[in-house]
Amino acid sequence: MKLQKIILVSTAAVLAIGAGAALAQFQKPEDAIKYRQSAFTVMANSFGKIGAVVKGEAPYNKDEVAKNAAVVAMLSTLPWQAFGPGTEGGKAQPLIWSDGAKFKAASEKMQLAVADLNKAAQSGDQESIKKAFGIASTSCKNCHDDFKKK
Ligand code: ASC
Repeated sequence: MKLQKIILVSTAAVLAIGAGAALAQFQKPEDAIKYRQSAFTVMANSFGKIGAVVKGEAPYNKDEVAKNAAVVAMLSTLPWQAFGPGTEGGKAQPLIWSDGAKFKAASEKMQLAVADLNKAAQSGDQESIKKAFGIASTSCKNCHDDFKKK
C-alpha cells in the first residue's frame, strides 16, 4: 500500500472504532436517555439538599454539604457521554444535536461551577458555599432554558 492510502485506511479504521465504541456504550437510545436522566436525578437530589441549607431551610452540616457537593461534582461529568448521535428524545431539545458546540460549552460551564461549589464545600466556608451555589444554580437554569423541554 502507498503511504497515503495506509494513512487513509488507518484513519477510517480509527474513526469507525470510535463510532462503534460510542454506540456500544448503550444498547438502545432509551438506555442512553435513562442513563443521563438518572445522573441528572441523583445530581438534582444532592444539589437540592445543598440548596435547602443555603436557603436556611435546613441546618448547615459541613460533612453533609461536602458529601453532597462531591456527589454533584462527580455526577456532573457523567450525562454528556449519553447524548451521542441517535439518542435524541426524553426531555432533550433537538438543539443539543444541531448546536453541539453550544451544548458542550454550557455543560462545561456547569461542570466548572459545581467543581467550584465542591471546593467551597470542602473548605466549609459558608459564604463561599452560598456564592458558588448561586453560580452553579444559574448554570443549571441557563442550560435548561436552551436545551431542556419544559
Ligand atoms: C435544582 C434542580 C435543578 C436546578 C435548577 C437551578 O435543585 O433540580 O434543575 O437546581 O433549578 O436553577
